[in-house]
Amino acid sequence: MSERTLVMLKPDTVARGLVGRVIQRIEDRGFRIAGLKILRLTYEQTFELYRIHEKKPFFNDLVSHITSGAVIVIVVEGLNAITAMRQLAGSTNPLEADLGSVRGTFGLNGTINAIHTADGLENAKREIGLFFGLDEIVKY
Ligand code: 3AN
Repeated sequence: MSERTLVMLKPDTVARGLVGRVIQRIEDRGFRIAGLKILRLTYEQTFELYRIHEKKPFFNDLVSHITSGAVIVIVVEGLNAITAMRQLAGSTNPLEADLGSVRGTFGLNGTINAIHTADGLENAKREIGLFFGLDEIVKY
């Protein structure tokens, strides 16, 4: 089933000049880019994105990394995009991620791990809505 998901290239990916290489992997996997923006997230936007993790011990480090520089938010579209993008991203901890995954290749640690991808249908819809209006998503 064709799905849309929200992918974010984290500040480490932008700062290290890896944007093109990570997007290449997304396109190589057969997905289309239906929306794309470069943004500097505020604390409030970051909190909204990650609000389910508010009580977690890593929350402060997470917010501080995500607000440290520019990010790229992307609406990724294609067959089983939500599950397939999770697989392409790899495990949260790059040491546990498959070597062929984005995090296994580019991740530095559990916080500085290159990419975010929505973890299910509801969150994909919610997260796309945080960054994109309906008129900002291309229909193929
Ligand atoms: P994922 O992005 O792999 O779905 P989540 O949703 O559990 O991971 O966590 C959201 C983000 O919080 C992760 N991308 C990562 O940056 C950070 N995070 C999660 N677990 C840890 C951890 N144990 N240590 C440090 N940061 C973490």
